[in-house]
Amino acid sequence: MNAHGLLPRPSTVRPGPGAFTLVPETALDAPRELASVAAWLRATLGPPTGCALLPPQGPEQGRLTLALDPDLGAEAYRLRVTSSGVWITGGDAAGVFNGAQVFRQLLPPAALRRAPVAGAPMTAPAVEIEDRPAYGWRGCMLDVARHFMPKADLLRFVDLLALHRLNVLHLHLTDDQGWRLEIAKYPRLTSVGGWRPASMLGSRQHETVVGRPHGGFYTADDVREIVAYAAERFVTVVPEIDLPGHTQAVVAAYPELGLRPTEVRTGWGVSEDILDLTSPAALEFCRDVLDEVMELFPSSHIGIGGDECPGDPAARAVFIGAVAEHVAAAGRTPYAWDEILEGGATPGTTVAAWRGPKATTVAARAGHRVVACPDMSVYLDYRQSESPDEPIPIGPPLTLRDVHAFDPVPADMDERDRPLVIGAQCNVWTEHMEDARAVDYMVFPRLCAFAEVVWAAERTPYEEFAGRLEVHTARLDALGVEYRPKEGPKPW
Ligand code: TNX
Repeated sequence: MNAHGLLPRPSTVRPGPGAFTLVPETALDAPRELASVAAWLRATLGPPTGCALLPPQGPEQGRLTLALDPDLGAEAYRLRVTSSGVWITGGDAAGVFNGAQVFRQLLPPAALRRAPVAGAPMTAPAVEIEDRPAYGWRGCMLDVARHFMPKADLLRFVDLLALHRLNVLHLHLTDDQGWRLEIAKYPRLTSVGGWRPASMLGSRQHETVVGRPHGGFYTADDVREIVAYAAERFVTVVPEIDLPGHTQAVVAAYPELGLRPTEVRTGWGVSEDILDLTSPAALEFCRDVLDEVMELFPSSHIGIGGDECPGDPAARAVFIGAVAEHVAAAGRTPYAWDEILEGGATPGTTVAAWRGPKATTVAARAGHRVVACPDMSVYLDYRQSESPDEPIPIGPPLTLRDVHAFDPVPADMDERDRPLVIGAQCNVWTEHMEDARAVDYMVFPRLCAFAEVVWAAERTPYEEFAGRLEVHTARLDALGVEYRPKEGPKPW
């Protein structure tokens, strides 16, 4: 049995006799503390099923029952479907939400649409599921700097993460090619730094010339909305302001903070036009920006970048150290790429280890908590096969099978360091993804394999996963996700 094509795979799935069918009278019973999960479920399942899922009116009415049982633990849940009802019990509200996501997957794919389609009765097979996540940080980094992702698309992306029981959206908000967050104290960051002209000549990684001017940014209210929307889906938005490298757009807006005047970058690669690492004004700027960022984003972790910074390594270490301390002084946890280790990172900094599994080992050895994201395993900007028909053939191929084979904990890691690996994230750098369609193609279905890796403690053979994915792709179809077909690149 393929566990009903559930993805990621729950810890235990025991089939029972019979099935439960949602009908217009089906009720939804939830205690007060779960009102927001109930509202989400009603709003999500109501339209495609034609069931209002109102609170029960009488004892004999068929119903879904949401409940809490703290003994289950954080994010864990038990889901029981019988012919007489559905019970979703979570260790906490996030656990109930996870169970509700799995219940959605037990229904026919049409249950994931936004309006009813003819035919499909809304029946879920009887089953008893007990489930908990392997890791607490199950993330995806999305680069909205190289190509801006409009708010509506970002909200849809949050829904797709939540469907796969991922719980962190790391937003890479700034880079050489664009600044995407409104900062009240520095309006030119978005009025100037948020836009770039129509030249991509000089592109390092491939020869295509992208001829379109590009730009966009999120206002403070957009961010409040995105953060709240994600929180309702138990997804934490972790912002990243990439410092002190990757700051050419800042210098374009405020030349006095840089080494020389410049423009918003129109090529990819690593820029030499960055903040002046010796300038007190540049450091003051970073502190001011992060103060506004921390006001907008309630996440425990605040991304400060730290990657690929040219110039004097000692000056860089001092600068990023001061930035990390500012974040820590505000009671938050600095979150930085593994280059931060080169100067001896501020204790308490969580490290995003991207330069191979070795970076994960080194970061943990130095006593840091680590989010594993080695490029050769989880960089979803790398092409999906050797085929010349892949949209932009950059990077080495990173197949679905490669992602499925990923283990956040490197094989040679010391037993005592393992608890420092708090999870993993896949990274979606968007130099070559101009819009949500292009992101869909690169992210799916590899994100499904990634979700399996960070959720399921017990790994099953690739073929077993692939069988479930086959069922799952019908759900992606219902949602309108333009994943890469397993047969190969789309016939563009
Ligand atoms: C390296 S990974 C970068 C990004 C690029 C990416 C392309 C990291 C921290 N920095 O600036 O977009 O490679 O794969």
